[in-house]
Amino acid sequence: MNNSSSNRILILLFSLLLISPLALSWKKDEFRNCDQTPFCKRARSRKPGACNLIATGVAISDDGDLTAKLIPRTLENNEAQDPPIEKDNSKPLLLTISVYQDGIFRFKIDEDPSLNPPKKRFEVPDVIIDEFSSKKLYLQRLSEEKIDNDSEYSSVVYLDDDYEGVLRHDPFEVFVRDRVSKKRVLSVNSNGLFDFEQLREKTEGEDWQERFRSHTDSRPYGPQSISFDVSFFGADFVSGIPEHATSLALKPTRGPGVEDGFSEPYRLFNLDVFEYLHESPFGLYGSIPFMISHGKSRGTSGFFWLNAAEMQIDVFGSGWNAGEDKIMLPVDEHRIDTLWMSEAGVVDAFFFVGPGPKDVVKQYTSVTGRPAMPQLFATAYHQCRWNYRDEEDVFGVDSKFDEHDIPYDVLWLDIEHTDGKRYFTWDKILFPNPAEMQNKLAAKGRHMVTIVDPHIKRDDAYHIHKEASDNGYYVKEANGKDFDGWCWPGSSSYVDVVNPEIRSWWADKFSYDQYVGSTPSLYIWNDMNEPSVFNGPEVSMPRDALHYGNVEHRELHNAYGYYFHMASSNGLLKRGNGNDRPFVLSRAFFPGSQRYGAIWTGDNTADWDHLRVSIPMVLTLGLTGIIFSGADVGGFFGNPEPELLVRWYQVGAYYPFFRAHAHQDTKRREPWLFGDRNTELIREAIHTRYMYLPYYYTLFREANLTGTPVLRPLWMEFPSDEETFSNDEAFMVGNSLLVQGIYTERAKKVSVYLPGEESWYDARTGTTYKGGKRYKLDATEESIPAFQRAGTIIPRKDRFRRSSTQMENDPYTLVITLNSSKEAEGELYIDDGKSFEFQQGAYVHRRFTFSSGKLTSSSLSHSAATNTAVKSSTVLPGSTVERIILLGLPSSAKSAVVEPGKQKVEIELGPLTMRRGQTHMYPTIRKPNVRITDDWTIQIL
Ligand code: NBV
Repeated sequence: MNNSSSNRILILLFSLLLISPLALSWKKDEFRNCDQTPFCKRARSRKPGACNLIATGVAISDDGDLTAKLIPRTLENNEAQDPPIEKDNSKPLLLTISVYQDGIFRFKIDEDPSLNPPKKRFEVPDVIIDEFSSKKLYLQRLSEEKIDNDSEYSSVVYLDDDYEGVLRHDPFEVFVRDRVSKKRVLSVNSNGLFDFEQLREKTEGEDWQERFRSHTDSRPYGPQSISFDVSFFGADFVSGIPEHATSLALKPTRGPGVEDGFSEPYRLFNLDVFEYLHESPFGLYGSIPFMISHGKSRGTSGFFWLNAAEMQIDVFGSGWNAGEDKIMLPVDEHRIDTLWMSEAGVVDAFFFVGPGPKDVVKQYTSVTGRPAMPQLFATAYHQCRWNYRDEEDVFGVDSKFDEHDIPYDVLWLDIEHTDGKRYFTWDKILFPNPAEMQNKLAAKGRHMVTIVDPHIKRDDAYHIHKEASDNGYYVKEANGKDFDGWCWPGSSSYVDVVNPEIRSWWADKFSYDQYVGSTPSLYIWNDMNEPSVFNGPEVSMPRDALHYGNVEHRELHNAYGYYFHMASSNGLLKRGNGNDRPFVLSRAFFPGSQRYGAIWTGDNTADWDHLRVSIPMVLTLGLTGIIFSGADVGGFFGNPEPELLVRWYQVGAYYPFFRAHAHQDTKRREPWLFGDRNTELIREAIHTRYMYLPYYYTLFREANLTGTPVLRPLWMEFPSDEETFSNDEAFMVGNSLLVQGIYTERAKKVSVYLPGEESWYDARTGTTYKGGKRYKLDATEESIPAFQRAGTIIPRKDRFRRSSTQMENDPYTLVITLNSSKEAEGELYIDDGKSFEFQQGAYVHRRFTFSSGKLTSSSLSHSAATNTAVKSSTVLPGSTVERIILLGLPSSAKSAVVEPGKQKVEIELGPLTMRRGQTHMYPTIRKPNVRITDDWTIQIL
């Protein structure tokens, strides 16, 4: 049998395995649990107070940092060792504390390089943005103080006017506290669980290898894990640390109140998990070691540990430490304790003091970067399937959208479009004219996306493989040979994108002359970049594989997909000469991924539970910087009943990233395949998204400037309303729209909680509801409940076209919902939707306010010049306002005057949306004849 036919048989076997009914469930045994992961087991078995380190030699360095050495207490005092010093962990560790503007406190702990450790431990580069270092405050002095009746002094540093940082010397503890009340906000090692396994020489007879199933990890550097406890004070719940399919408020994994299935720590280890469960602490495709806590009494705070090795995180239920005698803080203090454990790396950690939810995401994204501003088309609807078979299929689907009057912006091609899973190539029979195909779609303002995965087919006739192997661009096995694993193309190697030179080479592959058949309307999808290796340990790469700089895969596993995403995004940037915003969807992610594109939640299942969990998953991603995300609409595995599919469209239309996708073995499920009524319902859901595109785009810009997510938990807008804390079935789109999903079959009623003191207006009917109450509403087939908050103004575009591109010059509708003081405000951001010229000021940012019966449109741009830049360009030649709908305006109002021009306009009664069958009518100003880019006022008479 020749090589290629044996490959084919193996691929067939793999595929059969993947699709057989037996395989249709999560294979728990393929993955390690904490007990099978020695570093996790060791860390979890430590007792509170086990850490015997103290801080000595505290000083301010020339760099303006606080530095200290951490040494075992017994070394200093020469006492009996209790608990005993672990093997060779007697060498001092170096602690560095730095303070940055805007309430950011950073501490690093590493081995002392002057003591010649066997190897330099890995610190993740390329995540912290350059601008962050310019925010550093240079510490000049430090005060000393006795803490909690200590006999020794501790060191206190300035953080900002409201908070200060404290290094407690003995016992060693680092915390941030309120300057006035002296209450702790965030702390590390308050429970004495800190442990740092220092690198050392192997002793005679010691076996460092670890075995899991048929795999052996050689572990040439031995134990090197780090673990410590972090406490969040005044917290009612903690959230964050994606990616897990679970609730937004994280459930405890230790102590009292641990639910069934939650006794494992939350795992952060990027994995390709087949048929993942909808409710589990198990780690999925991406990892962000950033946790947010929130509580009514203290507000919000955040903790981030920049470390790319496998991490496991326990959330302790309150009372977990009852009966422990060595704890340093009172058991009943209102706080949440957590335990963080990592296999390797260093401590490079950040405290964010908030105090509001938006402050914390701002602080976190000032370290890891603000989310990229997407192109407008990318915020619209995407149609995907594994696979659109050939060009005819593509054209057929494309024209059916037009026939059924359903807009869409992007058609996607999965792995089967390639020549034998060789990325950057086309199957010549199925896709003989790829450029022509893209151009045809582009003529309707539509785009295409093709998949590019990191596994490269080991085939000498494939130019990418040839270049990569000739240049030594692959990740290596521990023995120095190219790593060779199984993936879609059969025997494959993986580009070592950790190396900047290799990333640059990879980026060049996206140029039009190298990616033959690609055109400017083609964008990219990165899958399998955890990386997924079918025959590797836990379906991934061996931990002892080697990357650039002799870094072991274990040290950077969680960042591999991030680097691949970065390289692909940079490729599109290069291709467009730096002036076409890239669009790259990635499955794996890490802190900073928000700078490179969108993320989706991977291979979910077509069932109601997966629809439900998609909301906490997307909300969690948003809280941790990844504001552009969504789940496969319809569910990837399985065939959704039409009702589920419709409900999924209704929820998915609000995901920041809105894409339908399905496994190749599922039945076709394009929107027109389930009868007229269902087509109509899906059309309506997609139309809703297109109608709100101006609002979404404005929110993407807000995220780009501040890190505030597009989709927000209710508590982000109503932080002191406890009723919102455990609500992750409803969500806010920006600050103005509240949406409640329907997650059950044949629902007759739906329960909705509307927070705050102001009222809410049903976004379809205009019916008002008082805030601060829960309602049981009739569940309608047409839509899921959505409400516009009183006091807001939402910009819309109500005319339906084939794609967002074709709506560019369409007029706007402003929907104004007046609050109890008869006031409202809102914003609209516009740019060319495509280039980076907005960074040079080519944008329009308007602010609308309604007060004392007058609507005012003014510029939010920083300088008049910015406005002129856009006005004088051809970007927005004819955009006007075509309708202003005023909900909450007394019916006595009959006319208004527009300035400048003193033009009198009538106030008529009109429908709230363009949907058929609207019976409720509301005060509407039709054709006020004002341009969206101008300053104007409209006074109600
Ligand atoms: O490329 C095929 C699929 C893709 O459709 C899906 O979205 C990815 O998450 N891919 C995974 C590989 C195979 C999954 C069984």
